Amino acid sequence: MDPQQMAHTGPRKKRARQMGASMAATPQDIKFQDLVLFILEKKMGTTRRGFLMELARRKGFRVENELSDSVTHIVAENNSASDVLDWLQVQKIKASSQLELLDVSWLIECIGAGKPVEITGKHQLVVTEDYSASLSPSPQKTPPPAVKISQYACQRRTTLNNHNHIFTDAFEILAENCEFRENEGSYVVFMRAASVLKSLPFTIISMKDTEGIPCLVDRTKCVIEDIIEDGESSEVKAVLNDERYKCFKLFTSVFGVGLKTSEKWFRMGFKTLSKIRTDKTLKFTQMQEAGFLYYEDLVSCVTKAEADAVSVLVQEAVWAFLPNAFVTMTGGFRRGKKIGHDVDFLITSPGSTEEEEQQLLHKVVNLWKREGLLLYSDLIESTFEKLKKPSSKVDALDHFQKCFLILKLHHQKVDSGKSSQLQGKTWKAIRVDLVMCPYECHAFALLGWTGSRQFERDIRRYATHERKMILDNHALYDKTKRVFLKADSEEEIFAHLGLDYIEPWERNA
Ligand code: DCT
Ligand code: MG
Repeated sequence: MDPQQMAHTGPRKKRARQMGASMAATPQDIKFQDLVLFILEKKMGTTRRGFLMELARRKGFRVENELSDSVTHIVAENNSASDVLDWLQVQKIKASSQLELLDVSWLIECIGAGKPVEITGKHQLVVTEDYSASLSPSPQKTPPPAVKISQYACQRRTTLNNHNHIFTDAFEILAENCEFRENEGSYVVFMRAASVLKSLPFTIISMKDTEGIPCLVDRTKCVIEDIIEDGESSEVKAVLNDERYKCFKLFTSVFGVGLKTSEKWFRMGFKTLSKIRTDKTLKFTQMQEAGFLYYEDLVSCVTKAEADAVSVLVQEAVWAFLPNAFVTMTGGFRRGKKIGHDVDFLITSPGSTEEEEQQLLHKVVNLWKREGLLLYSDLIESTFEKLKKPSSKVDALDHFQKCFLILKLHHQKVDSGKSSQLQGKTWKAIRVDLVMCPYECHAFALLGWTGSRQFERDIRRYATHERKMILDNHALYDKTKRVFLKADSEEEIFAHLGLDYIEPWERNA
């Protein structure tokens, strides 16, 4: 076990608070100019106040450190309006009739919604006649998890509306670091934590909010606690500063470079891509050569508009040879993402012969070569054997014929030809994956290639542990009945598994 891992598992040491710097100084983009918020520290405490201020600022709210006449909304916790008015009097601030006195529940809802929510009676602090009543705490309105949250992502609806970015970003960095260190167990722990938080309809504000949420072990709870208390996780900070992490992150950003190559370059002491690129002793694969050649284009993500333009190219090319084929955009774009690192397509053609099926991708690639659109291609023939029992390996790649490509996408002609022509380059290199599957498996292939990775991992785990079935990209096998369960649509696969149907845009686990 390396020192880093020991730090993970060792007893948690309390550190001095490091809040100030990240909280107050950073100028954040203010989205809601008409609102000027002030959060009352009294009865709330410095730490929680700082945390809420940071969260609200991240969502584009203007939150003042000090109370002034420009403040329009005062947010308080466990205070009655009379308490707040008394306090204002001591501060020598006269409360105007426009000044809103609000319970913290309003702010928490705003943070969750990412915008100001309508103020209703339940949010407004009321002046109580009986002062003693004001001493009883106002109800904490953080929505409690009403229904039991499943440990499986395939039993949760996870849209792109993530209320817990601050935590899930941290977990994804920690998971990536484990991936770089080939520590599969810890990788899964962090990815499961990120995944479950992405499905929550509210933002976690205090440790109490984590009660009843599955997939959070002590190690991940510590990270959450750190972020709540200090605004950041020391563990994440250490990873971001770690040489190995930084190098692996950089090296694996090159198409064709995986963990093995990164490890080699790291051991050789390389720190930058320019040094690697120009080194005379290194040998690169064709994939890596292409990765370096189109590096800038490939690291700048693919937009939905570009993905749609690629989709037209793919459909035109496929239909030129097999007019009956179905072409479906899969991966992140099918889940509603607005950007991606590549564009994935599943192609299937009912009624075609095996020969026609096998030839299609070759023909498509040759067409693009003739048209000058092909920058790189790697065609992998199918290794599909009929009647083979599905693989029980969770992340096993499928046996379909597939093609990993880099295509030249010409910029769309813009009115009067201004923007795109500016730098002389009229195209962008785009990573495209094409998968060809036999029509009988298309529902399974579609489910498998839509992702997310965590969703796929969990639906297979669910099939194995809860249903004694084996699911992969080709088929669903019932081990008890010893039969393959046929399906023509994703809905049928969910039904076989006894799961409620989860739409593609709800699979962003
Ligand atoms: N997939 C999987 N397991 C893997 C790799 C991929 O289940 N080890 C599935 C899930 C998504 C799909 O294949 C496409 O993979 P990517 O393109 O890598 O993922 P993506 O969700 O499309 O993400 P991105 O936006 O980065 O392309
Ligand atoms: Mg993709």
